[in-house]
Amino acid sequence: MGRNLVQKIFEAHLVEGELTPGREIAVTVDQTLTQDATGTMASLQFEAVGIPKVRTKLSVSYVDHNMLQEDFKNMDDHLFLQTFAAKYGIYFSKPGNGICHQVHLERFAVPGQILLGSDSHTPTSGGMGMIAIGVGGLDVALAMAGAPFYLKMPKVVSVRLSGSLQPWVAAKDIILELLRRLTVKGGLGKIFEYGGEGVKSLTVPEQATITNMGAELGATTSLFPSDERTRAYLKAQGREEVWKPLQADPDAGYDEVIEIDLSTLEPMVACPPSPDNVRPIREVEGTPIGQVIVGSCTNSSYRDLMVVAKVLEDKKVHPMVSFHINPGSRQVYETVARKGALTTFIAAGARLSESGCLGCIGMGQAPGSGVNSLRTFNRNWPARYGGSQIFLASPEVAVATAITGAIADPRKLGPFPKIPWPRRFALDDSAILPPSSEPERVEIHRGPNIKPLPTRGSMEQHLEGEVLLKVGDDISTDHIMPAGSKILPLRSNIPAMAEYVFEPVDPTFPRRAKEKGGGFVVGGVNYGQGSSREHAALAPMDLGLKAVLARTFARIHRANLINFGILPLSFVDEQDSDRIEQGDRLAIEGVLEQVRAGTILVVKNLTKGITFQVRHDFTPREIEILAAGGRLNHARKEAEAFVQVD
Ligand code: MIC
Ligand code: SF4
Repeated sequence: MGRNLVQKIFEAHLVEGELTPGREIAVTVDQTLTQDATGTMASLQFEAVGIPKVRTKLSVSYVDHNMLQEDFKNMDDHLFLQTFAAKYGIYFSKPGNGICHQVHLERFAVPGQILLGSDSHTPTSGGMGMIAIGVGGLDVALAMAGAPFYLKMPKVVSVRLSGSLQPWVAAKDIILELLRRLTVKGGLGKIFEYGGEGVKSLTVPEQATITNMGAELGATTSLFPSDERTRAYLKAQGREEVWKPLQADPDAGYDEVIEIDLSTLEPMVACPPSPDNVRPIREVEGTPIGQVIVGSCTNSSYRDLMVVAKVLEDKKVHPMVSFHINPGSRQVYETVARKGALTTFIAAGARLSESGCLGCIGMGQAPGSGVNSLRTFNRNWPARYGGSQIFLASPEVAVATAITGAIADPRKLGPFPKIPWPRRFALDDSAILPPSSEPERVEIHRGPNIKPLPTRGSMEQHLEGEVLLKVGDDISTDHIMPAGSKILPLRSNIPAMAEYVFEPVDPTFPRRAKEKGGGFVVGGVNYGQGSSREHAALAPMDLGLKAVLARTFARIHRANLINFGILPLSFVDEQDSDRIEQGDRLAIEGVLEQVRAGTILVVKNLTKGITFQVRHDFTPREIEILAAGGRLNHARKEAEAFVQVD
């Protein structure tokens, strides 16, 4: 049997293991990316390994998440990242140059390579035939140091696209259709490999919209083949030389197959409170909307903004709508400017921002009380946006809504406009700074907001403490460690951040955790879905969290918990979860012996006088990481193995 694309790329990078779903493999990493919100910690972690230069083919440090210069902290952090990058062989993309995923796709992604990024939407570069995986900052730091990346080989799902999209139906609707079918848990442990005739009707940035939002399925990553369309995009980027054709063998095998006939799709909207609450537009048409935003790494490409501009050419934004446009990158900004789109946006009454994440991570652009907001983003759970009602849709639906003041079907706008595709995008990398040629002379700028890395000792033998919090299903990292303009500036100061752990759920959590000397959290299904932010493990670690008992865990958060020495454990009998109450005292004796002896551990509920069982699925390597008290402690040993003398 032939090989699928995932197998081909993994085989070319395999250093350990075999490509059987569920088995641990290790692969070499060609490229890494970090962004400012996760990058400061990743930098400190890389520094702790103690080598003079990154060992990847390419590492890029982006500033895109927090750009509000409210006080000294923000610029200090950026200068830290800039000087750090210069010193350690990393390219630095300046604030304002764009969202990491958009810029990476434009300037750095290479078909067939492996990219690891400390951001859950790293799979955006899968739109160009890369295996691009979102992980915690520590995993990226170690990859920068030359360590291979370990993962359980996911199942490979073939998504076969046939037909082509109707006018006004967008790439966003393809991924919303998958979310509708599969839910936010549907991609767990899977890679989505797209193929079929329908692929030919999509451009690379449209493919990137789809692979970007595969993160919301919980997938490890998603990717498209690399063909003549990829080559044309790379040519327009002035990078044709990195192109190579890549596709699955005709007789390749897959673990699952999903078919989508593109011609049957219609515009769709993901309604609150979750990206999988997807409805066809006819069911929500007319819902009043007071704010519309076109932006985020999902939908802020040249094509997306030009669709908006073409529609707005002879129209005005509705008087009751605040309509924001956040271009994905400086390149997008400049290219649409050359086509006259900025004049159109201004004349129509749109509000233009610099390129970056902005409202997507709660850095401004918050809707008013009781105001519905429709965005082209990828996430809409209420904890992320202070409880507001957020709807997610394509730029086509967004612009139709912005001029109507209510959710509107773009198909009623008339014939679909012709989008002029540039022969060349605006190519100017002056906001991407190469590493210094004299690294020894670069001094790292360390403002007072950069606090030392929190550390911990090795795993205790006896874990005992209270259930500090019991939560339901689908708790996201935005519930555990929120972002936004109050908290994001503290990303390099863990003790300060820890004061906000679980703030949207129970603001007393940090105080109680400290009073009780740490303890346990009990969760439901898909615990820790969403972002890659390791702060959702690191800050709870700082508060003494010992273990999370849940029904199931999201991939990146599970890895982050292990990386910081917190045990992710699942209930053997799900009903046992119902018998635990917040405040119960739990104990796990001889925890490491139990973990090493098998997959089942016995937990005592000292308050209720009962015992119950939990299960773990740790690999032998993960057990050693947990025993050491986390990946950094473990990496010091590991480092000795992979760090050779330069
Ligand atoms: C997000 O969209 O949630 C973020 C902010 O980009 C995060 C990263 C972070 O929290 O720094 C992500 O998706 O990984
Ligand atoms: Fe930025 Fe939003 Fe994309 Fe996260 S999802 S990288 S916050 S634009």
